[in-house]
Amino acid sequence: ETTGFKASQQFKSTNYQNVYNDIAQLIRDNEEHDDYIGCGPVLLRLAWHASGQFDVSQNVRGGAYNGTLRFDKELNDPSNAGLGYAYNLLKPIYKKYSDQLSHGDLFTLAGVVAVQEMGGPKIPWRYGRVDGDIETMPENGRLPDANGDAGYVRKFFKRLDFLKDEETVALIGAHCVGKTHLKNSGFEGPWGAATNMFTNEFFRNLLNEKWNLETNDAGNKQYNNDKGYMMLPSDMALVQDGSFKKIVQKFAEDEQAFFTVFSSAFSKLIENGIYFEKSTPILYFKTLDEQDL
Ligand code: DDH
Repeated sequence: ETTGFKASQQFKSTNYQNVYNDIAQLIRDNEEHDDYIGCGPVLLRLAWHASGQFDVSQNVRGGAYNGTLRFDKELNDPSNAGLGYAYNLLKPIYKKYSDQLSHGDLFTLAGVVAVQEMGGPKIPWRYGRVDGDIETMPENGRLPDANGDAGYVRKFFKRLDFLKDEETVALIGAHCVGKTHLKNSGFEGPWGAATNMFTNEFFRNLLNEKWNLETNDAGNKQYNNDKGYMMLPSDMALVQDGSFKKIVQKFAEDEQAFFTVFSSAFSKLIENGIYFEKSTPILYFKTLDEQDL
């Protein structure tokens, strides 16, 4: 595969484990964010939205390569409401490493850090994204609509070059962490109990909770249960489609299977549209705990 943007070797001497550790420390230092959910979930969402505008049919635009989420116009896309907070958190880290780090690498690495520090799988990561100017920013409005049904979700992930339902279901399993906020998205509530631990709870809740379709205070329809958890219509789509549902059942029973598919799919997501030379190392990072930090 030699299409897309060529990864740069410019910052190959950067010690990315040090950058990882600084982001991980940021998560530790901001544990009170969002009523003690912490900032892991919002950093993961930042990495996803920095990558999730990709369109495989226009391989040159919309992935994480150009780091365009740093521009106000992209941060002000209604789909990105709430991510200014996450970008501001990362700014001091960018400053510290600015002559050794691109924004695209920082944003995607922050997602890897968030998943790993919240107890999720190891995610392989490569450097080489290069800041693009404002011309490289995709138009607003390319992120997914939470009111979509199974057909919509499948088609959306096809645009991101995910052709296997298993990858789509695993990626949406990131909704195990964090919550929706009425002021950001017009939806409200967490998907489960362990909002800052990366687990397969999302899939277990989809199958095992009793969900009621209700209209929330913003006038949007969402599924609620009696424990205060919620599901978006696009989440519920994963049990309304036979093929998706089988995969939800597998991931609900086998967390390791979820972790394995999530790791490879997330790694692909953050590398969409980028061409890496064979010599670019694939990096795996240690968590702070693993380093006794
Ligand atoms: Fe998501 N997501 N997401 N999501 N997402 C929201 C929050 C979070 C959709 C809609 C919403 C992924 C896929 C989809 C995370 C990660 C990922 C919110 C609430 C909405 C709405 C935002 C707010 O109010 O603050 C839709 C639609 C889809 C879809 O694909 C159909 C994927 C693939 C990921 C990923 O990381 C791989 C995370 C984490 C959050 C929680 C953020 C927080 O502040 O907490």
